Amino acid sequence: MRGLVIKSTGSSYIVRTDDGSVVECHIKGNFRIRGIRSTNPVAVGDYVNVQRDKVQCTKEDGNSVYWITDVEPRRNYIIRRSTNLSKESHIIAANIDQVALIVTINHPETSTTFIDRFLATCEAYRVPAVLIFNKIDLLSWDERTRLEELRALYGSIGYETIELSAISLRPSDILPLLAGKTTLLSGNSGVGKSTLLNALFGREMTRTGKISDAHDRGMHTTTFSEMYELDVQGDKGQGTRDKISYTKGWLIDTPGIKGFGTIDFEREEVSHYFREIFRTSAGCRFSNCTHTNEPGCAVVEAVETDQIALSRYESYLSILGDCTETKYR
Ligand SMILES: Nc1nc2c(ncn2[C@@H]2O[C@H](COP(=O)(O)OP(=O)(O)OP(=O)(O)O)[C@@H](O)[C@H]2O)c(=O)[nH]1
Ligand SMILES: [Mg+2]
Ligand SMILES: [Zn+2]
Repeated sequence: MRGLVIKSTGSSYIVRTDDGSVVECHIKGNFRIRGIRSTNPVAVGDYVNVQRDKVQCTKEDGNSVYWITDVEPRRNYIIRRSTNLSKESHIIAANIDQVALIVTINHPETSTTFIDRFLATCEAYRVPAVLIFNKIDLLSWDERTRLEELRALYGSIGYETIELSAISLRPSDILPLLAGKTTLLSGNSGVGKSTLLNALFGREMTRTGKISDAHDRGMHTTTFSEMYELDVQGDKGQGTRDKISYTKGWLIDTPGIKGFGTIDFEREEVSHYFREIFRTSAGCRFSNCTHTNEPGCAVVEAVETDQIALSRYESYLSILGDCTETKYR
């Protein structure tokens, strides 16, 4: 029987089968997928084949025992290393149409390194990414300026950005973005992924947590990835102009992540995942320029003349550093 993995708990998977039932499934210890080494061979968003155990038909709770026997080839996936130098990799989700990276200027502060590493991975795995700046209700004057700078920066590179406040969300601000798509919500802990999800559904689908007073960080409230089917009746908050309509799609809420270790990048290809660096590199003297200390490097020149943001260049160098560490150690 075919089904869609809608939740992974580490030890088991919740699968919605094509006939509409929802079953808990396990995988056998020796289950592997060719070509990908990851801590989780099956991820949320995967289409799988499940089989009921013929011998051990029912568990103590009366439910059947199901095994995942096969995973269908993935259209795409997003993968990260748990820490920058760790060898373990983790597939965050599979078969997605876009990533909405939720970022906050403050409470907690999302670093540009984190944003850029995430975006580079999206480029490498060819998944469109949108930046959602959340918690705009909390911004001081200076922070508002920072928000505008960052939106201008990422907008100029070619990324769509939106700003909102999940605690007073107008669904119309974001529903057009989500319609008909499977969207992965990701970002640091505490940026408001689950709050946004709940606001969109108009009820508490999943738990949210406080920001710690001591560290101004999230407390890792969401512990497992889960996929939710969106079926929202159109926006009524905008006066009478708006017609009632339905927005369908899927949203994947994920546990907040700290660092974002990129994976499997060759040194030469890192610049391909920074759109503006890649565009500019056409002007470098050497075709295999790494944009570090080669003469005639158009990228370094663009950084010096503020055509390329220093923060982006530093993120580029940090990923290049990872490649060196893992490949040439
Ligand atoms: N002021 C304000 N608070 C917000 C907003 N969005 C979320 N929060 C608060 O931020 C805290 C963390 O929100 P969560 O939705 O749990 O964050 P998360 O990204 O799901 O965090 P993890 O599950 O730990 O990854 C909660 O106290 C929310 O109420 C917002 O737009 N404005
Ligand atoms: Mg959460
Ligand atoms: Zn160069």
